[in-house]
Amino acid sequence: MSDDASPTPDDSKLTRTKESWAREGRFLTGRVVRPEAERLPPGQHLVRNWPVLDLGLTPGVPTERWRLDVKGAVERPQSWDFATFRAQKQTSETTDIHCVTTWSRYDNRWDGLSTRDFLDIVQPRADAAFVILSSYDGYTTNLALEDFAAENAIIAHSWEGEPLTREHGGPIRLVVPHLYFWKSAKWLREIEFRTRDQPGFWEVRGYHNRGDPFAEERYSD
Ligand SMILES: Nc1nc2c(c(=O)[nH]1)N[C@H]1C(S)=C(S)[C@@H](COP(=O)(O)O)O[C@H]1N2
Ligand SMILES: [Mo]
Repeated sequence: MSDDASPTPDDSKLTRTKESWAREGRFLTGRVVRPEAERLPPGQHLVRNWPVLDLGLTPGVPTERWRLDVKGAVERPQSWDFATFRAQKQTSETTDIHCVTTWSRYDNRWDGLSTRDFLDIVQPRADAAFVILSSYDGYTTNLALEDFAAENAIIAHSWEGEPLTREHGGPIRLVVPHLYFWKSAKWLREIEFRTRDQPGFWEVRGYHNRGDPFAEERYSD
């Protein structure tokens, strides 16, 4: 038997699996496999309805007027109208919502452009490390680039097969399922890539800069 026939440690199934975890950032960000009993983060309770939370302004942005500007530390800045956004590659994701006000809602189906496909288009520069989202109601929120790039994060136009309603952030909102829902900007207007972080609306008002619900990162101290 030749030496080639015996598998080396480097191509064992476990090694390959762990390599794919590293590529996906599993156990760090994005989709994390948890037993059903651990699906609900600490301090959360399940709801079946879908509560509305925002600053009380509910901007009405007709699709004909909607724009998404992408600027900052990217090779290919964009200014998309709605038709251009809708013409991008489509992805479906079914994810859980965890709001810092303690409600969680399971199995929400979103359709839109995955943040990974979006990143392939705009090509962040090597020094880009943060993403700042700005919305039509003046809201802002910040994300580390690797959180924005989570496997199941999506720039969504639909929920459960229907266009997002105005109250839930239509025409377009972000959904970053592995963080508290305040990171998921409704009525998305602009995505800015930055080399330095810039805390957003809630992050400068006592809320945690990252907001991992499983680590109960609710408040900044
Ligand atoms: N533009 C904008 N996005 C926002 C907010 C907001 O006030 N303005 N509120 C955040 C908060 S605190 C939460 S919990 C979720 C609520 O989304 P929902 O109303 O669709 O449940 O939106 C987030 N995104
Ligand atoms: Mo929230």
